[in-house]
Amino acid sequence: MIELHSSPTPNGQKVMIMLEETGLEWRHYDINIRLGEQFAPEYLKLSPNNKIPAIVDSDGPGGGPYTMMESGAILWYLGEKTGKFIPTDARKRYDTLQWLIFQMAHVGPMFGQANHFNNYAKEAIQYARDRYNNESVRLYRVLDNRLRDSAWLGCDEYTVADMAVYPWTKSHKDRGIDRGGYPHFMRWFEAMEARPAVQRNNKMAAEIRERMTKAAEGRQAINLYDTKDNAERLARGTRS
Ligand SMILES: N[C@@H](CCC(=O)N[C@@H](CS)C(=O)NCC(=O)O)C(=O)O
Repeated sequence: MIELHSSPTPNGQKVMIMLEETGLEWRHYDINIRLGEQFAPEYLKLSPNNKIPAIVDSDGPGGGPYTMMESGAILWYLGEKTGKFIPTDARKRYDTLQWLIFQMAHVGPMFGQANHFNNYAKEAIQYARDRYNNESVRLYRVLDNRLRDSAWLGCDEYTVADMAVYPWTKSHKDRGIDRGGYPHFMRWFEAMEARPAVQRNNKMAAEIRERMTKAAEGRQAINLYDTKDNAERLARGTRS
């Protein structure tokens, strides 16, 4: 049984897709990051960097529970555990690892910064907006180029790299990414959305979001973007 302690953001959804694709038995434990639940001492034991997602596998390596943070590592772990969605051929496996790390190092952080400076920063800083918006569009070009040469992102098989990138690209239309300029990306995106596991993820993500919004009614939200406050919350949550 896999416990997924998370929220249905792109980083949470990539693990949900993998769990659905592999058919592992799993359960979602809601962690509302807007309420600061990632700073609770019990959660920090699972995820020392106070981020979602984290998992607990009741049947970890060598037997007994095993806890993990970092969505890319979790995808790789679940792939190795089940023998699914990580190619056995060495070249394809390393290609897949490259594109998984590309998502973790570029797509996630850059799209995240663009979202922050476009929608949440205290001041409208044009330099920062341009920097991260231009970088995000450049990354769509990298994806389109890769998908011109390869059926799937990692290799010619559907892998964890595809699952990692897909949730981050759901809002591509807002960036003007379409079939005209990015035909290979769009072909891939449509293939992703045709997968039953991805469709189940999208439905579940909406349901979990609604459940979490209801549970948060009348409760005080934290300022997720106040980094000083975050550091203090982490210190309080980990005080021995
Ligand atoms: N590299 C991490 C990033 C995780 C991450 O940034 N999670 C965000 C939500 S998508 C979070 O938990 N934010 C809460 C916080 O910063 O306090 C991963 O891929 O697991």
